[in-house]
Amino acid sequence: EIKKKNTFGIQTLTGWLLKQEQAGVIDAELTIVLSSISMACKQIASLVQRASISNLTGVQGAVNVQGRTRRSLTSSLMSGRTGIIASEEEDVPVAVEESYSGNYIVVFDPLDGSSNIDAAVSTGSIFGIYSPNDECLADIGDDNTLDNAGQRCIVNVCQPGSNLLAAGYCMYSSSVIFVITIGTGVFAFTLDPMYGEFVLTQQNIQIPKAGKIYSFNEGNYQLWDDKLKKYIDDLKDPGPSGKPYSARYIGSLVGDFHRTLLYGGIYGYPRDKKSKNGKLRLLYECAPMSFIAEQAGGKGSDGHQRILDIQPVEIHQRVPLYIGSQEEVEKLEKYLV
Ligand code: AHM
Ligand code: MG
Repeated sequence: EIKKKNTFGIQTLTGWLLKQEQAGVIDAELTIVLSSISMACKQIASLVQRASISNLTGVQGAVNVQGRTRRSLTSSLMSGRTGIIASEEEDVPVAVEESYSGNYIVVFDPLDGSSNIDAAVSTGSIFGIYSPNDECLADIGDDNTLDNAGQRCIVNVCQPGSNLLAAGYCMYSSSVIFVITIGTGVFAFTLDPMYGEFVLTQQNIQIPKAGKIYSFNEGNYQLWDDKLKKYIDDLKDPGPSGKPYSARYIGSLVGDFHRTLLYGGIYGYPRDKKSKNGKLRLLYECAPMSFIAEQAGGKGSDGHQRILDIQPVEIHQRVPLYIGSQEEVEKLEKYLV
């Protein structure tokens, strides 16, 4: 009998995507979009890795890494089959030319946490994929505008995160890790630098139900409201066990989220006196991450409601984000009532 599994038990991302397509979980077009994104992430990984060397030779500065990552992701998506691309780096969503256009809407943050780059600390790319929505498409007529390059732009990404078909991120760290969900659990692939392929390293990741790690920028403490201050104060109380929570904060959502996914705990970016809705963007950051968190058995909340239920009213909308282990997010929500 011929064994179906290959000898080394190695599953590449490409192989995994094809398997999902064969099983009917995703269609051929979505397979192409996802594989284009993973290709772009490989390019970004090499840009990020060489950032300070490029700086040295003066050919392109680290400041350019941001622009180049955006171009990598955008051009990969265009040669894939993506109808509309909305990115943290664009003022308005860009409609890909008719001849390239496919059926999907991709939202992405090409290089999140880019302030970490000069110190070679973790960064990441985040993406989410929607189907076009009839109601949103009805807006096209009114909201057609031209961007600086004269491209046709459409303000039509108006769907809540609960409509996401797929979401994921790529973390550029000591390893390059690609995490994805297509609504059937969360899978992680590690870039094998020897073969240049993403290899399946974790299947059906489940975030621990609780975890004693909190990840907030406490420098903003004085700007927070009293309920949140009380929550944070209580986490630091050693209590009968004698062990308070541990603080961990990279300042890179992808890195802080990835640790939370694996070790449990909570990541938060609250609203404060200066930023009414916090800092993070609903479309490119909070919704995709919340979809992944839920697929791993965790939660994503704005402190009062599920992030995935929030109906976006504008492309660059910000919302407070609390995300991670189910019990930790629920505990925080109780303080904010
Ligand atoms: P960016 O999109 O400008 O990179 O900002 C997003 C980043 C997140 O990765 C991170 O969680 C947060 O900003 C950190 O912000 P702060 O420096 O205010 O703590
Ligand atoms: Mg960002």
